[in-house]
Amino acid sequence: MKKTVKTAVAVLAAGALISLGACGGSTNQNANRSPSPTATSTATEGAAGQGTQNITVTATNWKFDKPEIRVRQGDKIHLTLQNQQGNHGIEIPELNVNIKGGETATFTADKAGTYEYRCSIQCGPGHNGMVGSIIVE
Ligand SMILES: [Cu+2]
Repeated sequence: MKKTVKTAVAVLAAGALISLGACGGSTNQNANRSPSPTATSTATEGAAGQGTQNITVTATNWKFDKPEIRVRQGDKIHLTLQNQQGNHGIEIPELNVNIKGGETATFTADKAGTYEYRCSIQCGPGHNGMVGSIIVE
């Protein structure tokens, strides 16, 4: 049996070489492809039921206390900004979010990806460093 397989491989290889030598026309590569095991979907667990997440970001001069926020795709997010020090805002243009201190934005994280959020109020020398990301997964 093993011998047969080896021979078959050799023949295939020779065939590949020949067809390469010819004009690289139609090779039958699909024959090689076994059905790939489908990835187990841990990412979609609980995706059926839409959840709600309340997230509060606290801002000081000049940083947000949550540089990275992870949420689940499909969840409804209530994002609140609390200014503990200074006057800051949060904007996420891609998600249509723009809030000031004490305000809450509500949006649905329906698209996976990483969204940058940043301070929307010119608050001083550290303003440009006030960024974070919301990761929808
Ligand atoms: Cu700012």
